[in-house]
Amino acid sequence: MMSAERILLSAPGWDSELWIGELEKHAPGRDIVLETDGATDPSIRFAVVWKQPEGLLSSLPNLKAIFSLGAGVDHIFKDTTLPDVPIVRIVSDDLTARMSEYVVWQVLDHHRNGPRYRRQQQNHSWGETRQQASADDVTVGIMGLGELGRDSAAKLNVLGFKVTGWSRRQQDVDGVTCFAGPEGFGDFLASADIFVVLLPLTDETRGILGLETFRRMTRRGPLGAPVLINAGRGGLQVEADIVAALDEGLLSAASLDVFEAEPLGKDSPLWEHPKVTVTPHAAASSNAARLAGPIVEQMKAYDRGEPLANLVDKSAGY
Ligand code: NDP
Ligand code: OXD
Repeated sequence: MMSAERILLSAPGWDSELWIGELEKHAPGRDIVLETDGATDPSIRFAVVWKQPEGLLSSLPNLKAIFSLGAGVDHIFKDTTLPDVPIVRIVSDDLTARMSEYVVWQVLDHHRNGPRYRRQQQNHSWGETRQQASADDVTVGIMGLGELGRDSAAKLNVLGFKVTGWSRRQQDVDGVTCFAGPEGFGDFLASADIFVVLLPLTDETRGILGLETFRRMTRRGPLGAPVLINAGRGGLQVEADIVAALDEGLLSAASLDVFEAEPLGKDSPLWEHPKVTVTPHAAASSNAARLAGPIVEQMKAYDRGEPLANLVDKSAGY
């Protein structure tokens, strides 16, 4: 008899034991199996994945749904053989709060001259910035007004920053001047001093953070040239263009959490660049204790015949 109680976990490089333990807590009686044991198993109906190997999911004959271990799903779409089943992504207050912490941290760091004071400290040099702009002199432009972008916008508003935002479809968000689509992109780029990127990586957004975009950003604000903060995906950015833009003064600084190739190569000029802050794709990590329960709840809802939430729009790619 076929067991109906197996869940595939495929997250190479992650702490599988931790995730298995947390998933098992919420799914008593269901075996959580790794791809090394589970591929082609007809008793697997659900797969929980982060950067799964190519072809793995299409080898499961009874797969009903794929659960991404992240909010982004570009890692799943890399597999060109995906089976035609729903894809569920992470939407979680915990992940959202973590991302907004990162965004507020980086925005405040640039707004309050953090990089400059750290350099001064290294040189034992004392130099107060007397002409500190007020938060309400500064506009933060958020690229991507989704789950993460909207929460960051609300928290930046509370601190007094003006906020603008850009999305694919026109959005209406309290406290945010909203722009949309290619037709709204130029006005959006002219609207802000600090750009926070929370876009998904899709065919439309790949490479959007390049020289052509940076040249269209305004340079009239209190920071001189704009600051770029990218916590979306590395594939959105052209790293050679970021370095060129910083060196030419098109950008004044960059905080990058994501990279074209991860881990960032040891010889990347970004590590040493005086205007770049690097974090290791850590803006909002997926927390097993917080996320395993909601993932399993969705499987149970599916089994009760209820619709899945947080579904990916496959035609849009996010
Ligand atoms: P959502 O799907 O909720 O929001 C995506 C936003 O991007 C939407 O506003 C969408 O527009 C907009 N967008 C998509 N395509 C385009 C386009 N072509 N032009 C303009 N706007 C576009 O995603 P989340 O907010 O949950 O997550 C965003 C991304 O953050 C993830 O895809 C992931 O890559 C990244 N991430 C990074 C983490 C990290 O640790 N660094 C952690 C978690 C997520 P519309 O509103 O019209 O749909
Ligand atoms: C995500 C991520 O997509 O961690 O959630 O990058």
